[in-house]
Amino acid sequence: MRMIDLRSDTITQPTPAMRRAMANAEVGDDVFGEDPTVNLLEETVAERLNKEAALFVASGTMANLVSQLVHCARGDEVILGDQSHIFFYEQGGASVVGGIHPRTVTNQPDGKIDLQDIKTAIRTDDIHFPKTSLILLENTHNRCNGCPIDADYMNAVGKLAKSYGLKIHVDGARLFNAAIAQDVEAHNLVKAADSVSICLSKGLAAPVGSLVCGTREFIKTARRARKIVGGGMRQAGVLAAAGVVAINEMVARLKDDHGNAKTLAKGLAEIDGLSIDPDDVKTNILFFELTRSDITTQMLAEKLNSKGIRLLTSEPNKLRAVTNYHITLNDIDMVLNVVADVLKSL
Ligand code: TLP
Repeated sequence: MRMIDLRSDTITQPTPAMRRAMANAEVGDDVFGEDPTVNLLEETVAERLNKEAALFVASGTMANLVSQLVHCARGDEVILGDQSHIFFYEQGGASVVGGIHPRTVTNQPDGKIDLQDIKTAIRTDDIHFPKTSLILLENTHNRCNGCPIDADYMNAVGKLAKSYGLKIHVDGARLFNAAIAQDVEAHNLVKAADSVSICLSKGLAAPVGSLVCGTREFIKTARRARKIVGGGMRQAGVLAAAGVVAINEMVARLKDDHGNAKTLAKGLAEIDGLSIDPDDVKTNILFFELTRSDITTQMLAEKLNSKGIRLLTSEPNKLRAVTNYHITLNDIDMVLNVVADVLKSL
């Protein structure tokens, strides 16, 4: 039975073009800066995001950690959304490794943080307080329905940060989804960012890797931070080769994932026992609620799994579906039929 896997866009397999590029990649020792394919990927992504330089790292988590380690000293405080991936899903790595203190503020349903809330959270110079150094934003915002965040808001936070002498890091694991959803170039969304991370191994379907971008000076220190967390890779060009294909060939097609997610949301909204507002779905991530109290989301997910459909459960009473490169419109039809049948049978 072929599984229709909507658990995440991280489950994607490399494309045939990626596998060919990986097999033929020219490689060298990247810790010596001698891997031509890694260098090409770093230059390509830096240029695409209009930043001076970029660094290839193993994962989105490593990209966010390395960035925080560069921007913050031990005991510094970062302001971040209470629904952010960095706060929720990265094991508090910045605290564990960097002694960095998190100050969470409310994420609005659209993934933004109210500017006034950011302002209020910025510490004054007082011997009792940690020192605020960094604001973290996420675009698209995973836990806020994959919401894309607009350039005006990003620039407004940038202006605020500058006026207080703070830095901004953008967790742009799905920055290209945000750009495609708003029909803008990705670099327009990160003008105000001192650093930005993007992931190759989510919607873009590469097997491994993320990049951190920023000034040449920032990247020089980030390279040291990557080494201390064990992220110095050697002939990493075999991985970077897939990344080059991801950046050059896989961005424009993200609109198909967004269209499929919208179709899925509209269909789910029609099914008894489920609740979702299709207008909330703007990229490839959607959350829908189980409104029946006689069954649990776990029961529904398990039953769907036995019928070949994989979803993730999410608190409270929600399920998450993420469309991706392997999901077709036919799959969406199939999912809608199976979900309706399963809910009738439970
Ligand atoms: N997100 C994964 C899970 O960790 C939840 C997913 O399936 O969505 N930033 C954002 C916004 C992310 O969504 C993720 C991964 C990361 C960072 C971390 O990336 P990796 O998994 O490469 O460390």
